[in-house]
Amino acid sequence: ESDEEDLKNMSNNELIIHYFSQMAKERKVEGLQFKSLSYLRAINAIKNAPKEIECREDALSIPKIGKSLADHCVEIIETRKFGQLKRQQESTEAHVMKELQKIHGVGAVISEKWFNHYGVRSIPDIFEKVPESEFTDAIKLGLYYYYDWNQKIPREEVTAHSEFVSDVGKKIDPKFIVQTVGSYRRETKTCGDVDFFIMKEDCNDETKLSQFLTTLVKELFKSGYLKCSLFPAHDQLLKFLTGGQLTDKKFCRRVDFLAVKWKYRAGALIYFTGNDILNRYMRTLANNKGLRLNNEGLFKPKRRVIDEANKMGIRLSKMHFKEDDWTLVEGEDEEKIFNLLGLRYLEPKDRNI
Ligand code: DCP
Ligand code: MG
Ligand code: MN
Repeated sequence: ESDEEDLKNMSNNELIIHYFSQMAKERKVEGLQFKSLSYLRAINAIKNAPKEIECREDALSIPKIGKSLADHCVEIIETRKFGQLKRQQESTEAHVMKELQKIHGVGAVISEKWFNHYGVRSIPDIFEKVPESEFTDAIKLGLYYYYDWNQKIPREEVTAHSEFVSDVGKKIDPKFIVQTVGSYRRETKTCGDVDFFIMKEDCNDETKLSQFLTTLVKELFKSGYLKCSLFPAHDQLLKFLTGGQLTDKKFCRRVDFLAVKWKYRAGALIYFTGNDILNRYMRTLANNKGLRLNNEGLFKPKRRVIDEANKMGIRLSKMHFKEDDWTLVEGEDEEKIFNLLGLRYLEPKDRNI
């Protein structure tokens, strides 16, 4: 890679070749081999040209350089820059980062590091360029299931998952409710994963909830439905991220479980139904009212938090959330939470904003 100092010292032809070869690489990354080829042909012709390109006519006199490549040559000679390459590089970066982030376990920070630090430009590149120590267990599974987990799940298949999992749950303890939430509850035609919500009437006992989820997960592994674990095991298992596959289906799907206390079911249900944009919006509304909405419910501050926030001169919403500093206002009724935030109740199907 040349730095700016090198670029300054290049002759016109060298600079054009430099930019054109970069452009060819960018195009190839995007799978536009034929476009990359026209740049490579032009580079070859310029290398064989008898003299420096000084103007448009000079460029056009070279074989393989047509009108648009000649325009690029003029731009490069006059400005020492190549705008289209810059735009292309930026869009390639956005494109590659997006592809990398389709791997479960890879977010903005990791994809940025892989792109800039290891020069990753494609999925196969990962295996050549990224040292194995960078792969967490979740990323390894994300790579293994890269194809499966990026397929949209037809709604009917999510229904089949729901029936299968809740049948297993009923055999363990029929008093536990296993409800399918996320995009499925919002009635979308396809889902990215399957989200299960677990609760039991009047049960606020974390140990009981965690025992049920542990047994459920164990049974689902035994039946061959569950394939892996994406979330480190805890003593109190209230959340489990995994992959599940029905025996008559082609793909392993991403499956999430969340077990919640009865008194927090509405807060949790709103959170886990989403969508994420609505969640962010509702949390902002709560903050603006001096309240707090999280995945348990709507809370109001106790006197001493208000005093402390005032003393520290920071907004209430920026205060670290300690449970006994806040009083639960509403956790059991979704409609009440909407209304307390000044919103009319939205049916799940209307929460796709
Ligand atoms: N959620 C959120 N913020 C996140 C992730 C999730 O608020 N960063 C909430 C809102 C989501 C819900 O959890 O609706 C379930 O998360 P999913 O990632 O499973 O998203 P969806 O079920 O909404 O969509 P998809 O069909 O892609 O799974
Ligand atoms: Mg989902
Ligand atoms: Mn999910």
